[in-house]
Amino acid sequence: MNKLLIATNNKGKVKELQDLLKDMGIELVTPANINLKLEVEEDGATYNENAAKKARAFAEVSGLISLADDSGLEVDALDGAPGLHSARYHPKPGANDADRRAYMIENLIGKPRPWTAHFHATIAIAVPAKDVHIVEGNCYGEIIPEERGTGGFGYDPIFLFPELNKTMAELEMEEKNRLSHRAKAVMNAIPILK
Ligand code: ITT
Repeated sequence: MNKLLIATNNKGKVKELQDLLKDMGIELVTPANINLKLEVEEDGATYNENAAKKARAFAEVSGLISLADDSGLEVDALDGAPGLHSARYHPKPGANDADRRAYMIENLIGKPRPWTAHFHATIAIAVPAKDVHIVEGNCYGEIIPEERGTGGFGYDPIFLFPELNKTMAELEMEEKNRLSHRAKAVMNAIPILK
């Protein structure tokens, strides 16, 4: 069976991608499965550059077809921040997801609501010593000032789908994996993977 390396160090992404790709008929491998510890510097100017860089680096080191995700949350009232910098959006080094959510709300307090926002995901699939394929997905909602739900990761507890009156963290993984930016990008990746 063909193998695909899920080229991310983010455990939340690993779980979602494993679920999204489970019916593809390919063996999914994580960096932990092959004892691979690789940190790629995300110094690109775009999600696409960073995703391609991560996928290429993992493919080169592992020799496996590698799928990387570069994603972020863009908040309109923050002029699109934190965007590309979502994983590092905090003045203090060593901050965690909860610190970043609190920091985002601090920066939004006083600005008129709704705090509309969208998640973006770029997925890059790299074939060792060959090409890289890029696909994208977005999902739209708003940031709320209180946390709701315990599922998912990152900004999920403060990202509301107004039409469902549920945050991303209040969704079952199966629901998040129908609606999310990552799910949409994976849908676009399926023909390429096939
Ligand atoms: P890898 O680079 O190893 O994949 P990372 O967490 O550093 O892991 P990114 O650079 O793509 O990944 O950062 C994306 C950040 O955007 C992530 O750390 C979250 O803070 C946020 N994010 C992305 N997708 C999300 C989602 O589905 N739910 C909540 N937050 C998300």
